Amino acid sequence: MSSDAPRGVFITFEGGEGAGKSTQIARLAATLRAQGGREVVTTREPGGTKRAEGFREALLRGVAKPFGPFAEALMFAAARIDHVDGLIRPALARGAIVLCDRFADSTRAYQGAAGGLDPALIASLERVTLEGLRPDLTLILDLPAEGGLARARRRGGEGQEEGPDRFEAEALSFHERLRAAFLAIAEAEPARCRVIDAQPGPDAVEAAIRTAVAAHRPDLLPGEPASGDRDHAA
Ligand code: Z5A
Repeated sequence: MSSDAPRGVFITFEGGEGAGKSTQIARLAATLRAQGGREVVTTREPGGTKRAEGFREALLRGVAKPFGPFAEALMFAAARIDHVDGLIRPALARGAIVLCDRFADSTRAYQGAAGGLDPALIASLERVTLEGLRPDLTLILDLPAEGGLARARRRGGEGQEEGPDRFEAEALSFHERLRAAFLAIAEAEPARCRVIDAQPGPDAVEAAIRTAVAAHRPDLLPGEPASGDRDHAA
């Protein structure tokens, strides 16, 4: 694994189920591509490379669940190592903007705060997995757990015959712990994280995200007003 300092821009999207991450990554990618100049790469976790997508399929089927949150965290970490080495670091070394749907904060929230795994263990795993790589900006899409689950269910109804995946099937209290965990991450790392209110419609959420990106990196969205944040650092 290379430890070269990346030259690109690494932006991660986090939040609970159905928060609108995929929707907003597609919109931000289109906006950034329309600016020209920089390559824009969109990716996701678990997944992003062929081997990591194999892990994704198993993880979302719940293969690791019977072994407990530590084994599950190890599987997410194995997928992440392949993703970081095979896709993220090379893209950043080329100077690309990388937009990633979930990253290490999801392990902190899902396997840590909601799953009960010791945060010190997760921090150690993060250290060896990421070797210093960290997002330049993390957008945390926040909405009440019930609202996000309802959105995920509606999306599922559009052709997901298998029903909820391993995480969607967790109790509401699990999803409420997740929400609190993401907000706590934002509070602990205000320089990296911005909380975006994900309750309004997609256009309003998109506008808040553009403002947050422009505030963080004005060079990426030169036409965008970066003042008067509609979102807020926690
Ligand atoms: N996981 C973990 O446990 N540990 C880890 O380290 C990592 C992940 C990396 C990945 O599943 C699972 O892995 C995840 C955490 C766990 N848990 N689950 N399940 P995934 O990628 O399949 O699921 P997800 O990340 O939660 O994504 P999602 O459910 O697809 O949600 P989303 O991408 O945030 O939302 P969306 O697809 O853009 O929108 C959902 C629906 O809402 C859709 O019909 C949209 O049209 C609609 N939508 C979007 N925005 C809006 C607004 N603003 N208003 C109204 N409706 C909207």
